[in-house]
Amino acid sequence: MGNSDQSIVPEHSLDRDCTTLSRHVLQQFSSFTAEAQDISAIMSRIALAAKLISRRLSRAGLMAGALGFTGETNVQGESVKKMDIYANEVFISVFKQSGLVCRLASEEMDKPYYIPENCPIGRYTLLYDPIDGSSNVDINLNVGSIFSLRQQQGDDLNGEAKDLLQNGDGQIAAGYILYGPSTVLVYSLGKGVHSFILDPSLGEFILADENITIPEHGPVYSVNEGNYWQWEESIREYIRYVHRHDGYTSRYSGALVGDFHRILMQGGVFLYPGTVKKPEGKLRLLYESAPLAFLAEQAGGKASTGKERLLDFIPEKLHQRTPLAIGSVEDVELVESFIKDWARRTSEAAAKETISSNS
Ligand code: AFP
Repeated sequence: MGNSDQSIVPEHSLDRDCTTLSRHVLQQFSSFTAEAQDISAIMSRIALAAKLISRRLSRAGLMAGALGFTGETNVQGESVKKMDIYANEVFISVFKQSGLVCRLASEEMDKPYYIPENCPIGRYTLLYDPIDGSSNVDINLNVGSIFSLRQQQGDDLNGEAKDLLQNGDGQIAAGYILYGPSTVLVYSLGKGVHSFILDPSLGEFILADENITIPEHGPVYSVNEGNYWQWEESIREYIRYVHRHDGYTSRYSGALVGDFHRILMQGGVFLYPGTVKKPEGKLRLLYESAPLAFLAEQAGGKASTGKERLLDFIPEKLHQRTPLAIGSVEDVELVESFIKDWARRTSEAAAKETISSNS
C-alpha cells in the first residue's frame, strides 16, 4: 500500500479526479497569499451558485412555477423569466455574509447590489449575467451564466459604481458556466483558460482541460442570420463571402455561452453585429462581451467590436452594449477587414460626392 506501482488506479487519473476548482485556483498562485485565498473562496462561491442553478434547471420542467415569464421587464426592457430571477438571487445569496465581494452588478438589476457588511474585508465586485440565453430555458436547451471579477476602486459612496466604467483589462477573473448535457465551468485568472466538469456524484467541479487554445481558424460562423437585412452592408458582404466559399458552416443556438464554447473548443467566429437602427447591437459589454473577450484572448483568440479591440472599449454606462466578433484570430480579422473596407469605400464615395457637388 502507498506504493503507486501496486496501485490499481493510474496515478494521473486520481490526480485529475482530485483537481477540483478551488485546488486549481490556488495552484495558479505561487504562494498562499491573502489574495490567492480570496480568489479561491470567490471561485468556490461561484461554483456553488453554478451547482444550485444547474440543479434547478435539471428539474425545472417537473417543478411548479420554475419556468415561464414573471410578467415583469428588466432594465433592458426585456421580459423577465422566472429562472432569470432565481439565478440572479442565487448569486446574491451565495455572496451575502461571505466577506468577499462588496458589490454585485448584474444584467438583471438596474443598479448594483451592495453588501456593506462585506466591504471592510472584501474589495471585489462581481459582474454577472445569471442566465444567458433564457429563451432556451423553457424548451430544455443549453443556457449559461457569465461572470467577471474586478477590484473595487474607491469607496463608491454615492452608489453610482462609476469605477466599473473601465476597459476590460481590469478584470481579475472571468468565466462562464454552460448548463448543457453536463455542467461545465470555464475560467481564467489571466493565466490561461481552464475548464471543469461538474461531477454530480461528488458535487465538485473536476478539471477537464487546461490551457485551452482556440485554433487560428475554424469552419464555424455563428450569427443570427435573421437579422441580415438589418445589418450594415459590410456584415452582409462578409456573410455572402462565407456562403460562397468552401469550408464554412453555420451554427447558432441563441445562447451566447454555448455558441462561444463551441468556438473556444473548435475555432471559428461568433458575431453579434450592430444593426442600422441599433449600432451598438444587443450584447452587454460588462456582463457578456468583456468576460468572454478576456477568455478569448487568454486562449490565443481575438475579440473585437468590429472596429477596435473589445477589451479597449470603455463603457459610458453599466448596461452598455457593444457589437461583438469573437473567436479565432483569422476569422475575427476577416470580419474586421470587411467592416474596414466598407468604411473606406463609404468615406471615399462621400468625398467624391462632396467634390462633385462643390464643382
Ligand atoms: P436572452 O437571455 O434574452 O435570451 O438573450 C440571449 C443573448 O443575449 C445571447 O445569449 C444570445 O447570443 C443573443 O442574445 C441571441 O439574440 P438573438 O435572439 O437576437 O439572436
